Amino acid sequence: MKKLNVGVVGVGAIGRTHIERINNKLSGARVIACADCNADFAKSVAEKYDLKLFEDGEALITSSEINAVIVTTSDSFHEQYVLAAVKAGKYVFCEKPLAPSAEACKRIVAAEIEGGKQLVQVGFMRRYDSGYRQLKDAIQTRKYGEPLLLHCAHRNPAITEPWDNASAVENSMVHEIDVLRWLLGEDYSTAEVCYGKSTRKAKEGLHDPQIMILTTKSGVRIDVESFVCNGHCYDIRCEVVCEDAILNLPKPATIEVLADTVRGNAVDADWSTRFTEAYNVEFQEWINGCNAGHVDGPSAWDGYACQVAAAAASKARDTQTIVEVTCEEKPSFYQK
Ligand code: ISE
Repeated sequence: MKKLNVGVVGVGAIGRTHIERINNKLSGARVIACADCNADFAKSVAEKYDLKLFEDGEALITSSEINAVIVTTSDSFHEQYVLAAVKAGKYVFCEKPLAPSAEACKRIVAAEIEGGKQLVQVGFMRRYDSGYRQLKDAIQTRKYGEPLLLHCAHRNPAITEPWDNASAVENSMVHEIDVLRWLLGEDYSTAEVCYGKSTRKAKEGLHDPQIMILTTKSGVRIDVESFVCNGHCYDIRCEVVCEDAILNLPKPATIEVLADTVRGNAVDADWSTRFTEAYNVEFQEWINGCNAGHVDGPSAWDGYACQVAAAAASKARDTQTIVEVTCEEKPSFYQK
């Protein structure tokens, strides 16, 4: 069986989880090397996981020992390493967002088209969650009629990153921006962001919660509650109101606990446990694809389209207006 030799650039947080996932749980690949701008830290990670340490991301990417690259640096470095991998003709998995701006994503799209082969996959893991997959299957059959409205929520317990109004859209709700256009199979036409009353727990620069309203090209209306620091739970909801039925994202199956005079089901503490299985499926499919000579997941084009919508939502929030989402025509290169 083929084994993909993977190098990870950026081992600060989720990068290490991916190393463990690939080397301990999945098959068909092995992470053999890493690089990080924090040299001492990179050394400790390389020692811990028995990896070859490269002095920088570019050296790792161009090494003949590496067949595929995972980019899990901070967002602002994604473009540089993804472009280097595309230039080297290597498969590259980049955590979301592909790049912080639509322009940067566009440069990646252009480089990939110029190289003539699809190499980039963006880490929108919700597409691999079995609940979202069931929803998509149910919608696609049209057994329940056309989808008309979507009511969604994306609630986080705590702030682990420096959150502000922009990151609430571009780093958190970007998951809904991706998964809902995938679920419905169409792009957005407008975006709007409304503020409600803000929690006392919101740090300066963050209005929390906020509601993003998207309209798709066919007229489906979507509302997404984003609550990035509610202080008590991680909760992801997606209710699809169709002509003949209401479809709901299944809640993760967890044990029922009876304690302290309450009967209830355990909930996930954060996204890392809520989507563990989705990450496993995402990486196993990526590995299988790379070994078979293709990537099928969220593409650089999807990464670009999401940042266009995110930028429109951010503008809508700052100007408190409804903003058109104007995405360019999808190149034939990305038509499946
Ligand atoms: C985080 O970066 C993620 O990707 C999570 O899935 C999301 O729920 C969270 O809001 C982000 O901060």
